[in-house]
Amino acid sequence: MTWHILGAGSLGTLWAARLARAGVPVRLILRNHERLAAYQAAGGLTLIEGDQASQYAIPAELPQTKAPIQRLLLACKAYDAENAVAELAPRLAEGAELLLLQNGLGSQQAVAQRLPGRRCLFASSTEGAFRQADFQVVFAGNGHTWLGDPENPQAPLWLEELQHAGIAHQWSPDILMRLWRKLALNCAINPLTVLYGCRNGDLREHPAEVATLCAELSELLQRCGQPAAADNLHDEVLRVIVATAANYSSMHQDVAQGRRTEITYLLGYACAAAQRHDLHLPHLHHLQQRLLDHLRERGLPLN
Ligand code: NAD
Ligand code: KPL
Repeated sequence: MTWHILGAGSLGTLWAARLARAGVPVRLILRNHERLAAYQAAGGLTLIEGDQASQYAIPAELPQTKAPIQRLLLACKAYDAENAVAELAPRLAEGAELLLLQNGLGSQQAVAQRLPGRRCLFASSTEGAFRQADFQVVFAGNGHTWLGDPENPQAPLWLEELQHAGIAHQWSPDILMRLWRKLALNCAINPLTVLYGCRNGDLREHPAEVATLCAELSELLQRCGQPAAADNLHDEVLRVIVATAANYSSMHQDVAQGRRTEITYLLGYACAAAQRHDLHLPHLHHLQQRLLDHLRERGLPLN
């Protein structure tokens, strides 16, 4: 079975290269003729691991290609997911499986809703990769990917292919709990690093603010029916701040490089959920306002 991979960015390349080198059939779906021509000129995807760079001449195609898709890895940003899938919907076979790599929450549900009769698996990943140049990606941090299907606890048989490709993963019967937990961690850390213009570790200088946010986020998780995701949240946030002390958070990197953030699917999703539940979380709400002001001042999208 061929893996179609939409998005030849950081994670898409990381997955495509590892699957291809394990002998799994892979095809990339690129945005348009211009991207396809640039890809062909580059001669393939390059994955850089340590001081070793390897190129993989993975075949690529456009979204409008006619051949049906049975298995799709959606490796774009959360804000691009719904449109990307809408374009591919006519090609997605009945019973097709999609693996959604997006961070945060909201985009996965929007995609799944558009695709009755297809199986949407959600993923939460701590792997790290970044683009060094077009079609050249650096594998920056070993991590782990949890996969699950909120509608069906049965793991698919193709997880063996991931094993074979050396993609560290685990089937998670409660993937929503994992995604909520990661969302809460990201909400407690990322916006503050943007507002203070600091590395994760520098948040140790703002202990009261971090603690208050964790208390509100825990309340939100409880109210959203995710008590396990709230378990010792503050302790884990402090642990992550120490473990990643020297790093800039992903949102900090996006803002520093003038890129659109995934705010709608992180803090925006949390604040919208609080509102839906009539939950008054003043610090979280204030954080969202401050972050939106910050983005506005820099001319960055607010969604
Ligand atoms: P990226 O921006 O590097 O790559 C996304 C790619 O998708 C881009 O090349 C873009 O051109 C392409 N794309 C978007 N819409 C498309 C369309 N309609 N057709 C074809 N291509 C399209 O993003 P990324 O860093 O790989 O992140 C993907 C998701 O994974 C995000 O939600 C991110 O938060 C999450 N994530 C990333 C990392 C990481 O280390 N990069 C780690 C964990 C989670
Ligand atoms: O996931 C992260 C990110 O930067 O997006 C961490 C390192 C956990 C900080 O929230």
